Amino acid sequence: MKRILLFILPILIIVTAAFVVFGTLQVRSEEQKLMDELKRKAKAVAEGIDLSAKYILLHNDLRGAKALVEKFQARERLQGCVLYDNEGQIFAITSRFADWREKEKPYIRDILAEKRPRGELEKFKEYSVYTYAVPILDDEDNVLGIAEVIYDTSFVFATLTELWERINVTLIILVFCILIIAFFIQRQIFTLPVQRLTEWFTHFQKGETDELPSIRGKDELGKLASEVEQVALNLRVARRAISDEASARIRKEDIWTEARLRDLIRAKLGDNALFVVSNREPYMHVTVEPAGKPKCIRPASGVVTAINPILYACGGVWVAHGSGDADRQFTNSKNKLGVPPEDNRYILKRVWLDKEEEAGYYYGFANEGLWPLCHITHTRPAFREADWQMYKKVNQKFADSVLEELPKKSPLIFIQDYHFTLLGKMIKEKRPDAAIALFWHIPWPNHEVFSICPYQQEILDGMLACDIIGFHVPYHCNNFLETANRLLECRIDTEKSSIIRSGKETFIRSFPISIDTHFSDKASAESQDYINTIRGEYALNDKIIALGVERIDYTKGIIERVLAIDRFLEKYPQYRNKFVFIHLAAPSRTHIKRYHDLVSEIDELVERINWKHFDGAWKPIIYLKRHFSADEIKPFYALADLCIVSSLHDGMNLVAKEYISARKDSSGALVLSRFTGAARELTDAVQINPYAIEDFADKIKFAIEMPPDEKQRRMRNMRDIVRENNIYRWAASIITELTALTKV
Ligand code: ADQ
Repeated sequence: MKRILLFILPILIIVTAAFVVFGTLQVRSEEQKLMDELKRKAKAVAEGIDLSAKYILLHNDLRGAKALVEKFQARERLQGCVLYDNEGQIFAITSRFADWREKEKPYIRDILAEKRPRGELEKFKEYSVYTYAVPILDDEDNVLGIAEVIYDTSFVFATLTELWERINVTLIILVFCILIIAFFIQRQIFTLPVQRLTEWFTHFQKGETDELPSIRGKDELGKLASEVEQVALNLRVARRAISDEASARIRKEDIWTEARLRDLIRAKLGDNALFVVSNREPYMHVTVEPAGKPKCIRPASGVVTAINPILYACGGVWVAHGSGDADRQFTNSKNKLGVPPEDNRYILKRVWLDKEEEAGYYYGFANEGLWPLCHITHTRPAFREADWQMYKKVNQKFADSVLEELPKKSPLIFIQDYHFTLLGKMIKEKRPDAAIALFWHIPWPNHEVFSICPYQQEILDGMLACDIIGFHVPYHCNNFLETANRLLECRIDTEKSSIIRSGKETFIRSFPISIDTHFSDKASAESQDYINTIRGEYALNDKIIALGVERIDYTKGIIERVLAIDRFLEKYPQYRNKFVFIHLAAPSRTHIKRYHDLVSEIDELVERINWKHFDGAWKPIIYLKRHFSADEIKPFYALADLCIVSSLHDGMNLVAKEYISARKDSSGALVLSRFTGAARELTDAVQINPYAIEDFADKIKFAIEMPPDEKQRRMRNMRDIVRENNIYRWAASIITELTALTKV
């Protein structure tokens, strides 16, 4: 529309200006014509009564005078006639025009003096009149009086107004015609070809190369389209070659690397992109106060830590909630941007949610309902109908956003977590050909626990529309199979570990998630400076340093850990002044009361324990409550003699793996809750029950005092496991299974 306006605005301005000039000239000439005619008429009438007036004035014949002036009573535009004596006093006046007496008439005196007729435009009451006055002279040329005729001129203005109206209506019709013609022309020569070109690009984008409509025309756009077709052809041929090379390389390599995963995806998916959906976005633009400048951060989230390296390596599209307050500034008209911002490797598509949607779907149903339901931490789940309705609405919103992007042939979609239990079904309804995997990053409870959820049927049905559902550990797979068996009408194939419901088979698999093993690559100079500052500030040089890193969440066992540290220092006072626990804690979900209360509870507890053991210079807990970038966290892992992960329940826990990966010299010890998924793999960690505070305190001592050789042995074993079962292997297993099962 803006373009059409730009195109026709100059034309409209010129046409309007021409009409105004032309109209003004025409109106002026018409006015002149009408006034001339009026004047002529007035003069003729005034001169016509000259003789009668002379006779009347000579004989002072009042009756004759009255008869003369009343003759004009019935005439339409002629308002009246007046006879003046030689003093300029009214002698007789048409009765309907009697008010004329009141009017000041300076010109009468002039006519008596000059003895010449005179025409004047005069204002009278609220209208204007034209008067023509002739002096009446006797035979000796003496003035006997004046005869005056008065015409109403309002018809002149009425005629002119009517003329202006006609000109305006003509102008409006003309403008309207110009608009229609311009719109039509611009649609034909611009919009339609561009629309065809856009459609062509959309098909090309989605990989629907076989069905591309031909738009080879002879005009400029046609030439552009044919150039694009050439580029597309080259790209297709190159992709095919890369895909074949990739398959050859995968067969040779051993450890899963970024490059090998890239090869696998190219070999398996060919032209197709991988689509990932999660609630949390991998890059978030937030405003940093007080400067008010936007900054890009990586949120503290295990899902982001795990999935980001995969898309970084292989490209694709990641659809997530745009939750940063400055996010909109950095997206294009299709809500997309290339990420990482400094080195675009894949596309992030942001979905916008309003406050109500976020409150109901994210804070409400997902985090006050499903999260506590799946974690056995004795926090009561809250299921509210309004939250559930919002959860469904937001799942549909994400489904629509994903569907917009999908290529025509066999798209591969990888859904993350408990925020999207219904998404798989919603996508399959429109695209049954899509291969969909859902990965459940948190634990799956036993069927009795799950059966308290009022929406169990819809949730299970939504999930079972997917082709594969992945959990971290076999225990959660078994819980899920048992849940489906007990709560749904379905058939369980234990040999294939699948669930068949209404003819649809869904495979249930365990894929223990991990991290990018390059995680530990050198930290930035800034981070090193930061750690030196911490060292100096807290006099850490001769201290045994323990570390905790997590979002502030009641499932992470933060309270239990602080209590265990307190008990450890009570029980083993030899470690006072020698032991420091650094806690990097990112506030999370603070709009939920349980999380809000937890933050204050931890603040108070840390303060109390620090106060209890404080000796004037040393305090046992350094509590750094904020979000840290991955670069900032790395030097803390390198610094820590032991890392304590005390989750009360955790799907996997990536902090444990990050710590191991960062210990390049195989030093250090990991104290790990046995209620984490990671505890199944990392059997060389010092395992604890975070609820058993006494034992927990002893295990901290045990980890500190473990002989260096033993520490090295355990750490080496764990490093081998993490290196081998890295995030690329995890992604490769899921993609291989998915492509094999669904024959993408
Ligand atoms: P999370 O509950 O988010 O993940 P986790 O696996 O430990 O937990 O991952 C946390 C990530 O956030 C780590 O990469 C860590 O470095 C980062 N992080 C922690 N504290 C931070 C801070 N203060 N500042 C910045 N970053 C911080 C969920 C499940 C887990 C599962 C993962 C992956 O709850 O069980 O392991 O998904 O599947």
